Amino acid sequence: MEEISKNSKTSSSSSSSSVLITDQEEMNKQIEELIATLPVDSEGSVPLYQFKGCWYPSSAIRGNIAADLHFQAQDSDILLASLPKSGTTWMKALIFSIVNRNRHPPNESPLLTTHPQNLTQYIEFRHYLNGNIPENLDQLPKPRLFATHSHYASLPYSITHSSCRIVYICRNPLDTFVSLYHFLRSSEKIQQDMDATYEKYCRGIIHFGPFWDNILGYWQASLEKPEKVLFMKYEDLKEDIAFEMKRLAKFLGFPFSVEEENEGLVEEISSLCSFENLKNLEVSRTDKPTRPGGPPANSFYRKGEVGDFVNHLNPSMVENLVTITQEKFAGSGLVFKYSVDNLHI
Ligand code: PAP
Repeated sequence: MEEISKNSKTSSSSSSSSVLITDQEEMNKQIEELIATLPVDSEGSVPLYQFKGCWYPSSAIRGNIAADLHFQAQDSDILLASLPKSGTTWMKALIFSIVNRNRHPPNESPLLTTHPQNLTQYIEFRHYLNGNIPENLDQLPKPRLFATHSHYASLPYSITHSSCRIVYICRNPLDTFVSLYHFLRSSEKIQQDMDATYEKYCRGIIHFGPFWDNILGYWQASLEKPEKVLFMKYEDLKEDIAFEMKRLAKFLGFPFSVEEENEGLVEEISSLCSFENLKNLEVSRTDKPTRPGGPPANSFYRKGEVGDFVNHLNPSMVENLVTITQEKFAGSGLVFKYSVDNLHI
């Protein structure tokens, strides 16, 4: 890969296969030049920028562009991708515990004292926050664990073109919306009411939306490259956590041995990462932010249920969103589960 330093010239304003920016000043310049060209939605309390088809909140756009211009994936990396409020915290806990189980058995897990959001950090919100080039990525323990809310089509080139693995966690759009609304209200203190937020969600102009493009990008990639992208559903984890954990561990290259299964390790890890356990840990109960300027630690745990949307959306909101979902996902083969009784729509 070619590296671009301070005085080099490049016409690239987004990632390519052969250009890396390693100078912070040059990075800042490229970011600001690019941002000035992006479509912006300023209707909500937080401006959203559209980059490569994905709507980024202002807190993530610089980080995303910087990663796009700098991040170098390693083949052993694991990337957890998701729409916000799809079960990312849960998956962060599970993946960390599975791949580190020899280093950290469940009863001595760092999860007992560290928030899952701090054990696997977002590329755009953390490692490249505000467009800063991180210095310590090579020192992260292997396999390096990363998370992102970006679309598949807007991932840094080296992620899609290396052998690193991607796990996508998907949740039905109705529960995801309700969870997102509560999260935005509690963490970013948005002024918009549910109707206004719902309307934007349905139009796709919402954090890391449109939701259909976010989900479909990874869904298609998982069909085309099943060895690279594992597509998981929140509702499936709720239904059969042991089965899903074994599928996940195998995909990640850390399958559970017969001995481990017989010793009850799968159950031990699933209990450690359960909603009830994580939510009640001291590290989760605080309203201190998980990162400077970030959301409070306790805002990542609310109800943790399937089908909670019925308590918040009126029937016409439900019908409308289900119709949009059916239209957008028609022919994809992807179905969503909206209740624990397996109602598929
Ligand atoms: P993020 O995108 O900001 O990282 P994310 O973890 O994806 O958030 O979503 C939070 C949702 O997952 C919350 O859903 P709710 O609002 O419907 O309750 C949260 O309660 C739920 N959640 C967090 N941890 C767990 C867990 N261990 N098991 C099940 N659900 C969980």
